[in-house]
Amino acid sequence: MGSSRFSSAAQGAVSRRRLLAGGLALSAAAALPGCKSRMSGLLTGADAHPADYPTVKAVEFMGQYLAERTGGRLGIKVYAGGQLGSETDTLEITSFGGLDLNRVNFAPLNSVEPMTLPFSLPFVFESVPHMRRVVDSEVGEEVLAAMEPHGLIGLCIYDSGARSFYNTRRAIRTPDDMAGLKLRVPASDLYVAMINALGANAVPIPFGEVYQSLAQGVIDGAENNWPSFVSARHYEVATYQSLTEHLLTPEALVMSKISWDRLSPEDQDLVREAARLSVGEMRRLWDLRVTEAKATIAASSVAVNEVEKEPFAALMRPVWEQFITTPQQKSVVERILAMREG
Ligand code: GTR
Repeated sequence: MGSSRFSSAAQGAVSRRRLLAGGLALSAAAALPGCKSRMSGLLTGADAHPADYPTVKAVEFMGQYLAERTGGRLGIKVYAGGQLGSETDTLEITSFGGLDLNRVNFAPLNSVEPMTLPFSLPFVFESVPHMRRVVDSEVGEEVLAAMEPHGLIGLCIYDSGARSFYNTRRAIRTPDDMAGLKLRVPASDLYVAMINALGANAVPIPFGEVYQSLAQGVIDGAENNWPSFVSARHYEVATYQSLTEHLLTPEALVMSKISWDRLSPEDQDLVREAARLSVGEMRRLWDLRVTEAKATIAASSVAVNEVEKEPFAALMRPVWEQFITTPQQKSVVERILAMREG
């Protein structure tokens, strides 16, 4: 099951082995032949973020909705804080049916499904409203649907704001300032190519290890949105934040196709409806969180600088060409660009 694009099974933590054995997913025993609509239980989900983060809250909102609509027959339990492993690991586990739901950034999906690459292109989205317009359109639906052959049902797309660079060394104002910096990236070849094209050195590290790597000087910096910069406490160590806003890559909520197939068609509709409704709740919480995070940074010792984006964007052309190769990907990129205002 799952795709050959996934590496061999995630190793390590006992909890992850339990997951691979199907220990946390909606029980197969509940799905007796002919009894699909009576399926009951808690859908399990994983998230790299802490329990109070907007993505976790949005999936819990979805769970409450499911519980209300089914009289408690269905619900969701989110394992937050990355306790079940990196996003790459939990995605693999989800595709095998060891977890029902997984909220991830598009970055770890890049190596799973090439149709996720257009959303991860640097400077492809001009603003948050532009990104929302795109993901709310048929383009969002197409990209979500492309995950199914990999054992993943794309349920909805959440915000992730704009990612900017931060580091322990110096303010970044032009691409020249990036020369030689060791910058952490998520597990995505596109991110590696982006950093290298800017003249820095990309170091792929799971999100949960970034704080320690910064503190120990293993890396000089990283890049992320305002809420993650604050909640992961990276700002305590990396005190130069440069507003490149190079990525507005969104996030995805996916469901294991194995778990999905155990639901009755009515429950599948309900899960889709709950996911759709959770997007509005997520955006509300997200916007509040961005404001809060900016206030935290303003009151901290972080030096924030604005950046002229054009010189950075100009260096991204080869990256676009390297990763956008199929007619389907090109069509998505064209439609994204056509939805710009400017
Ligand atoms: C966050 C995102 C996470 C994860 C993390 C990272 O903004 O919400 O899903 O991708 O960035 O940089 O790994």
